[in-house]
Amino acid sequence: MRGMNTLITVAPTGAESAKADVPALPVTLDELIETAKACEKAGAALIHVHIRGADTEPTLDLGRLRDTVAALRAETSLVVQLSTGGAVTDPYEDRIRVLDAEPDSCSLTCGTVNFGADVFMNPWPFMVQLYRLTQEREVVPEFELFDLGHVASLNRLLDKYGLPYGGQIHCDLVMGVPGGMPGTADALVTAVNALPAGASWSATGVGRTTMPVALSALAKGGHLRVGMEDTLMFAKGQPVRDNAQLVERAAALAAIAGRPAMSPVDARALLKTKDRR
Ligand code: KMH
Ligand code: ZN
Repeated sequence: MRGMNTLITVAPTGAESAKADVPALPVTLDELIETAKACEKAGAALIHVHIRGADTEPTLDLGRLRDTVAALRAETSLVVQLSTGGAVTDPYEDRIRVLDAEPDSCSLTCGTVNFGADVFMNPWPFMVQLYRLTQEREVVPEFELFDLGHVASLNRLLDKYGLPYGGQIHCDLVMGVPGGMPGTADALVTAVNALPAGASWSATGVGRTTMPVALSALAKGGHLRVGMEDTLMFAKGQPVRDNAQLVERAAALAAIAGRPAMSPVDARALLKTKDRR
């Protein structure tokens, strides 16, 4: 991947923070679209989407997901990736049904992981069911890897069920989750060295690990994921202003590394997404 421009993914909302605690969190469709436009302008090429209901709580409501995909396609050029992780309380069937909203891409987490005081459940049969459905529906999965064991499970999944739709294996290392791999340069290098041959990958460091992970990812030739799903503090004592602020910083770091932000067109070519626009 060395030499390639940097794919910047923005994860603007997540399922863990409350609007009441974080007023800058985009939770309505209007707020999400405004954020998406600002982030695209700042250098993002892919958006990882969790949505909220009218009560601002996380939801996997299919109608809302469909409306969100349509609005993002109408208002931006971003690659639209829906989360199938949802919230830790979401049932498997709701998480599978996300693909009915026909996104370009979806997340697919490669194993169960302790998630703070909770457990994020991704047992093998669920992974397989979701993976086969991505192949059938021609949706590009992004393999979410919270731990080194998830990398082993990804290799097993590919061995048993073949390549993803389009043929490109794209991964995201989610680092620094309490219960997952630490957000350190050493852990990043170990995980990257265990990835399948030819895989592209981004990395995100949760909370205080944001900067060490971003700098390590660039040094190792990877892509970046940033956003308020993962980080609410821009620096010590300085809350994030908005998602675009995080994307601007990522784009500046990528430029310094000599691999500036990739356009959505280049991201589609890299990930081999199906053109649904
Ligand atoms: N909200 C976490 C439980 C994903 O989007 O696929 C899961 C998560 C991963 O955020
Ligand atoms: Zn997510």
